[in-house]
Amino acid sequence: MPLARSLSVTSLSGLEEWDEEFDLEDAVLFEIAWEVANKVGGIYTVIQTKARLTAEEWGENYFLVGPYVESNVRTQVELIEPTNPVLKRTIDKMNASGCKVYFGRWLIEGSPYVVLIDVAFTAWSLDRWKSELWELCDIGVPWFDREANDAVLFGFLTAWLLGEYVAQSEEPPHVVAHFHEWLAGLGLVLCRHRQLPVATIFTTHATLLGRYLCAGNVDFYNNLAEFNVDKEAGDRQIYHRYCLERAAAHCAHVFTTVSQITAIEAEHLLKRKPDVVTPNGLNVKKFSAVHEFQNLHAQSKNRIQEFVRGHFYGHLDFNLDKCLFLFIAGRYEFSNKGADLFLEALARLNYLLRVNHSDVTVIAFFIMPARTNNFNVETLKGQAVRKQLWDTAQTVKERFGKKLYESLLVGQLPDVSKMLDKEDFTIMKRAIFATQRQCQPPICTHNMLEDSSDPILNCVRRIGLFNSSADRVKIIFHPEFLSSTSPLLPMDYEEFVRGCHLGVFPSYYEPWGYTPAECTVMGIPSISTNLSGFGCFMEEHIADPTAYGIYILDRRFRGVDESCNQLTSFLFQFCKQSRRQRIIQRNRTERLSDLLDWRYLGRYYISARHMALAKAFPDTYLYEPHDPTSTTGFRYPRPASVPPSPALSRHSSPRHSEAEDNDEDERYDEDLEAEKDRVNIRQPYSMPFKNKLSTANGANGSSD
Ligand code: G6P
Ligand code: 1S3
Repeated sequence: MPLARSLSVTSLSGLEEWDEEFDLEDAVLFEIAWEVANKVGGIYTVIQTKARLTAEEWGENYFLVGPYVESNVRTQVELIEPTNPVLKRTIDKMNASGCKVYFGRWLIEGSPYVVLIDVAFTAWSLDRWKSELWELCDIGVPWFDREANDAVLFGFLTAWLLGEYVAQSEEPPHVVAHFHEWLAGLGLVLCRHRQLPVATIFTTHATLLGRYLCAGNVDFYNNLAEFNVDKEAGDRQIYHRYCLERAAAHCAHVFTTVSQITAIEAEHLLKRKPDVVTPNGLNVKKFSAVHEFQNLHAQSKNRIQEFVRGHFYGHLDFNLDKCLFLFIAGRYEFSNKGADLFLEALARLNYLLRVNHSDVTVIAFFIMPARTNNFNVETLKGQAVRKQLWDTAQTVKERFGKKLYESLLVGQLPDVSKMLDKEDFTIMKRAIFATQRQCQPPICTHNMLEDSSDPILNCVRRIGLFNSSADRVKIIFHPEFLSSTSPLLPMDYEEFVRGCHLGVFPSYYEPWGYTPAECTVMGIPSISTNLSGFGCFMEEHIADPTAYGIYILDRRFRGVDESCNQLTSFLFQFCKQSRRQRIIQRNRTERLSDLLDWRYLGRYYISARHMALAKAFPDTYLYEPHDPTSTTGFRYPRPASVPPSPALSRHSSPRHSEAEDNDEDERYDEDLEAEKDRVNIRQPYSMPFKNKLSTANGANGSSD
C-alpha cells in the first residue's frame, strides 16, 4: 500500500508555505537515464545528488531506471525483491519473456529504488526493434554505432516496462516518466506512439549538435539561428542520434533543459522551446561550526603545499605562504572548457606580476584526463626527495633532542655551539646535495602518450611558461583525475578543491557546469562565463556576483582577446587581495550555497512534473501557466558589508588595507559583521503553477 504523499513545498525544510497541496497519492514517478548507477559524466551527478530530495517527496513510489552494469551493481546497488506488487508483477512478466530486469536499492543518500535493465541480454531483439523504429518514424540506426544501438535497446525496454506497469495496475495509475538525454529518449517516443497513459518529461543536458559544433571551429552563438541543422548533423554522421533527440524533445509533454543558455540553443537546434528550465543542484553539506570550511581550506592547502615542496625541489625560491593555487578541472575538451583562454591569460598575468615586482607566486593546476603512461620519473623523484629531506630533519631533530635532554639531566643549560656535531652536518649536507637539479620542475606529472600533439603542452611551449625561477606563474598539468591513493598527490577531488584559492572555468560550451558550483558550496571563489549555465544563473540571481567571489567572464559579447584581457584582470585583482580579503571573500562565496542546494532548486523539477501531469491527465490535475521558462524569483542583494562607494574600496572586493595582510586574528570580527549579509533564501517565492484541482470534483485519479 503506497504511503500517502503530496508534493508540498512545506516539506522542503520550510522554503515556503503553500495553501493547498498537489495531491499525488496514487501517482508514481519513474526517472530514466543511462547514468543511473552508472557514472559516465555530469548527468550521473544530477541524478545521484537529487535522489535524496526526490525520494523524500515520492517515498515508495519513486523508481530510477537505468542499465544493468555488473561492476557498478556490485559496488553500488543492493539487489532486493520489488516491494511494490504492481512493479513486481511487471518485472516478473518481463523476465519471463526473455528480459533480465533487476530491482534494488541504490546505496547513495536517499537510498532510492532502482530498476536496472540488462540491455545486452535482449540484444537478440535489436534488428527487429530497429526495423520497427524505421517503420515507425524513419529513423535508421547504423550497425556500427554501439551507443545508438544501446539507446534503441534501452528505449524499447523502458517503454515495455512502463506499458507493462500500466497493464498490471488494477486501476489506471498516474505515471510520470522523466527521461534524461538522448540515450534514454526513445522510450519516451515509444510511450507516446503507443499512447500509454503516462505523463512524459524530457530533459536535455546538452544538445548533441551543440556539443559537436562547438568542438569544431564555429562561431556558435552568433550563428545559432542560421545553422541548417539536418545538414550539420548529417555532415558529422550523427543524424540518427540527432533524430532520436529531436523526436524525444517534441514528443514530451514537458521539455526541459538545465539552463537558459541551453534553452536558447535547444530552441534553435531542436526546434522546441523548453517549457521549464531545471537548473542543477547539489547536496549541500552544512557544518555545525561556521568556520569549519575555512579550517578545512587551511588543512587541504597544507597538503597541496607539501606536494609543491616536492615538485619544485631545488627551485623553491618563492615564498609558499604567498603562493596562490588556481585550478581548472574537467573533461579534456581544450577549447570548450576554456583551457586555451586560461593559459593565454596566465602568460599575461605572469608578465603583470613580473613588471609589478609582485611577491605573489601563482601555481595553476590543470586536472584533465589524457592518455598517459603513468607518472614520470622526475615528478616521483621530487616527492621522494621531499620525503628524504623530512626524514633527515627528523633524524637530526632526534639527535639534537637527545643531547638537550642529557644536558638538562645533569642540571646544565646546553652549549648551543655543541648541539650539532660533524656527523649532523654531514647528514644534512648529503641531503641538500640530493636536492640539486639540472632541469626545471616538470610541467606535466605523467608521461603523455601524445606529448607532441597535446594541446595544453603545445600551448605551454608557445607561451614559454616553463616553471623557471623568473616566472611568477608556474604550471602543473596532472592528466589524470585525482585520487586519495595517488603516490604523488594523495587527495581526492573535494579535498583538493578546498585547498585551492580559485577555480578557473572559462568555458565556451557548458550547458551547466558543476565545477564552479562545487567550488561555491565549498566556499572557494571561481571564474565561470556568461556562456555557461552556471554563470548565467548566478548573474541572474545575484546583484553583484563578483562581491561573492563569483567572477563571470564575458565570452558572449567580446572577442577572444578582450575576454582574455578580462580574465587576466580578474586573476591580477585576485592576486592583489590580502589574506584577510580572501578569507572574507570565501565566507561570502560559501553563503551562496543555499542557492545551489537541491532543497531550493528541486522546485523546478516539481514544476515540470506538475505541468506534465496536468497535460497528460487534464481531468485530474490543473496547471496554471505563468512564465515557466523563467527561473527568476530569488535575487541575492549586494553584501551589506561592501561599501557603497568605490572610493572606500576596490571594486567588489572586501574592504582592504595592506596592514591587514597578516592580521588573521581579526577576521572573525569582520566575518561576524558580514554575517548580516547572510540572506534568507527561504523567503516567499511564487511558483509558476496552481497547486491542485479541487478534489471535490472527483478529479484525484483512481482513489476517488
Ligand atoms: C583559513 C584558515 C586560516 C588561514 C587561512 C589561509 O581561513 O582558517 O587559519 O590562515 O585560511 O587563507 P589563504 O587564503 O591565505 O589560503
Ligand atoms: C553535461 O555534462 P557535460 O560535462 O558533458 O551535463 C551536465 C549535467 O547537467 C552539465 O553540468 C554539463 O555542463 C554538460 O556538459
